[in-house]
Amino acid sequence: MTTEELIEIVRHFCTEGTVMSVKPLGKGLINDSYIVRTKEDEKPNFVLQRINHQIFTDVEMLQHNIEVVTDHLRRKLQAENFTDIDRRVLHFVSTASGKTYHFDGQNYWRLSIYIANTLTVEEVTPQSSYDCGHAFGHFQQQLTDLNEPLGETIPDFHNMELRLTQLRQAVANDTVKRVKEVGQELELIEAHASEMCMAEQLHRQGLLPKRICHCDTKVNNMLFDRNGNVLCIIDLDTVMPAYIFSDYGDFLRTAANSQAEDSPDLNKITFRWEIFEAFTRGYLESTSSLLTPIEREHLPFAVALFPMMQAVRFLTDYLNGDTYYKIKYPEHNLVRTRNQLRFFQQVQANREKMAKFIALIS
Ligand code: GN1
Ligand code: MG
Repeated sequence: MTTEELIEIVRHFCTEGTVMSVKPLGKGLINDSYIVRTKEDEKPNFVLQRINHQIFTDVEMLQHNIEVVTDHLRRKLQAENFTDIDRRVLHFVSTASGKTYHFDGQNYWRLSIYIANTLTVEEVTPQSSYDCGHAFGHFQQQLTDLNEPLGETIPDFHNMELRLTQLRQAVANDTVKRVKEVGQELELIEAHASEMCMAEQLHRQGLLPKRICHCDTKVNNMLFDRNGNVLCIIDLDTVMPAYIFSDYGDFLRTAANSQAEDSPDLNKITFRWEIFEAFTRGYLESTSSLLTPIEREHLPFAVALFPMMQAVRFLTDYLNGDTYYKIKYPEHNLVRTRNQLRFFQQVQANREKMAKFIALIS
């Protein structure tokens, strides 16, 4: 889309200031994001996003969830007497018709206020890992007394049984004739398939609740201030009822991997133990009154589950001909799959040690 067209979209929202430029922003694999800069220094800049409605099919529900969550968090921050609330929770701008999204006949768009003087990072240090653990745990904690039920913006998003069914379906269809390349990967996945469905089994037995989770707890979904302090959690599309394993496990999937999730250098992939320790300490501190013994006991399982689930999702997309994740080259999803599987093996080698570490934290 041209800059002019993008500026035209921004005009549908009730903003102040004169738009000066619109440029691509961030590295998300799903939505397209742009930074909208205004001419006047005293007016805010904005983040414009095209919502991927192939994936988030119910945009009304999606935006409703986000409004409910951000309002709730804002009220909590007010109650705690924070003075910089607009820097700590996202603010979505309404259109003239009072909605927080605009449909242009083809695409859905939304606009939020850009929080100035913040940065995102791709890699964590033990200190920032601790802070992220604390912040994501706090986020879950803050949402426990949400009165309004939230919808599942992607039904069964982190349901491992379903993800495996989708993979097996992709194998059976073999639409783009790639199954022959991935025998080893499929073998490894199937060898762990049954154990990896433990969360669904516990849930069916009534032993594992669903709570409101973020469900995309990556380091780059956190805004830091210039001093490296965690300020605000972003990317709220997948905030929905899920097992707490989602938030704990998915963060460590990226942060504790010494390599990026699409690095082809498998031999360089190691488990960053110090990141695990720091994150776990932060997370357990802010969720101590929330977690049940079963949830706590299964945290090491969650660390293994997420790279495995992500491998299953990347591989499914590879076998389906790359229809879900953005790719930069034809084997991108295969490289991502192999990376996640290698990382999974590193996690497995550390699981007992993790359990001992968690048991020692009171
Ligand atoms: C997607 O777009 P992004 O990077 O925030 C995906 C996550 C995956 C991630 C893998 C809605 O998130 O679940 O973990 O890619 N989000 C959706 O990098 O599928
Ligand atoms: Mg993201």
